Amino acid sequence: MGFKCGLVGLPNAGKSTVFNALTRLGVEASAYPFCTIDPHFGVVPIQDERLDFVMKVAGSPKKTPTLLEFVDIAGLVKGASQGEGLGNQFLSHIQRVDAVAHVVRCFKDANVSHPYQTLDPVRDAEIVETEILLKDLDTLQRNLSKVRAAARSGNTEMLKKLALLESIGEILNRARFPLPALHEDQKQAAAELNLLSFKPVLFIANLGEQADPGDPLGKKLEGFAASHAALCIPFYGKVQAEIAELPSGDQGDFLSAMGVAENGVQTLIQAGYAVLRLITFYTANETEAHAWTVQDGTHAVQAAGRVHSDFEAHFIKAEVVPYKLLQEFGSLKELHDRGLIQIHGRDYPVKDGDLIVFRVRK
Ligand SMILES: Nc1nc2c(ncn2[C@@H]2O[C@H](COP(=O)(O)OP(=O)(O)OP(=O)(O)O)[C@@H](O)[C@H]2O)c(=O)[nH]1
Ligand SMILES: [Mg+2]
Repeated sequence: MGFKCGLVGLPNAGKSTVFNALTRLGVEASAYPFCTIDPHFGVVPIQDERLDFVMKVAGSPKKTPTLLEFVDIAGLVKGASQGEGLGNQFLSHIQRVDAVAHVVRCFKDANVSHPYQTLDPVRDAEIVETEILLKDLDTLQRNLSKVRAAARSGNTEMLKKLALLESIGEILNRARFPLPALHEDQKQAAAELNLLSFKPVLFIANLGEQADPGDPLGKKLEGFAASHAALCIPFYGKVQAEIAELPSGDQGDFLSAMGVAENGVQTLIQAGYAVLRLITFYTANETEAHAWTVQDGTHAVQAAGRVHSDFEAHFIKAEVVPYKLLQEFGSLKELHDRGLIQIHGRDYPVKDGDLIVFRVRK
C-alpha cells in the first residue's frame, strides 16, 4: 500500500467527483448538498511507467503496482462540531489516513448550489479547517479528562501524559497556522488520538471546465495553502471524472482536446508522495515485477523486511540497479557484465527508482 488519503471539504465542493476521478468507482456525485452520507472507500493501483519498464527488462510475466486508498466522506459545514449539517462524527472514517486532501470549490456553476451562496475558496477552506480543529479539540478534551483523573494518584507516567496532551491542547487552542512541528512524543500522542489537524494536508483547487491553471480563485487558494505550508494542486474535477470513465488508451487524446496539459490524477498522486516523503523501489523475478512504497531514508534492511518479514533478520546484502542505469542499458545482463550492479549493506538508504535484489541467508 502506498498511502491512504481522506477527502474533506464543504458539501458540493466536489469531493465525490474527485474521488471518482481518482478511483473510477463512479459513486454518486450530485448537485444537492450532503449527497454523500456513508463513506466510500476506494483502492487505486498507481499507473507507473517505471514498473512497466522494470517488468520488461526483467522479463517478469506480471506486475504488482503500489495501491493507494481514498476515502470520500460527507461534507462539513460551519457549526458541524455543534451538530450542524450532518455533524462531524463521520470524520472518524478518515482518522486512520496518512494524509488529508482538502477539496475546495473554485468552479462556477449556477446549477450547483453553494452552502454559503458565494464563491470564496479561502473562507470555505477556513470553515472546514476550523471544524476539523474543533473535532480534534473535542477528542483531546475527552482524553484529557480521563488522563487527568488517572494522574491524580501521582502516577509519573500519567503526569507525563497529562503534560503532553496539555501541550498539544495549547497548540490546537492557539489555532495559528501552520501548526508548529510537533516533537517526537507529541507526534506519537497526536497519532494515537488520530488527530487530523496534524496530518499532512494537500489542498485541491477544484477548478471549473473553463478555468486555466492560473485561475484567480485557484490562485487565492494557492496563497492560503502556502501560508499553511501546504501544497495546492489545480484539479479539474468534473473533466477528470469524465476522463476516468474512458478506456486508458483514449484518455491522453481527450486531455489534449480539452487543452489540459497533464493528467491531474498523476499530478495529485505525485504531490501526495512528495508531501509524505515517499519513494518507490522495485523488485523483479521470474514471477512478477513489484513496486514498493517506503519513506525516504529507509535503509536496505528495512526495505527487505517490507518484501518479506524473514528478509530483515536474514539480510546479507542488496544488489541495486539505480533506475537511470536500467534505463540507459535496458538489459540486466549487460549491467552485470559491465560490473555496474551495486552491492550495498544493510544501512544503504534506498533511492527512488532502485531495482533491488535482496540476498538473504537461507
Ligand atoms: N461545473 C462543475 N461542476 C462540478 C465540478 N466538480 C463537481 N461538480 C458538480 O458539483 C456537484 C457536487 O459534486 P460532488 O462531487 O457530489 O460534491 P461533494 O463534495 O461530494 O458533496 P457532498 O457529498 O454533498 O458533500 C455535482 O453535481 C458535480 O457534478 C466541476 O469541476 N465543475
Ligand atoms: Mg459527496
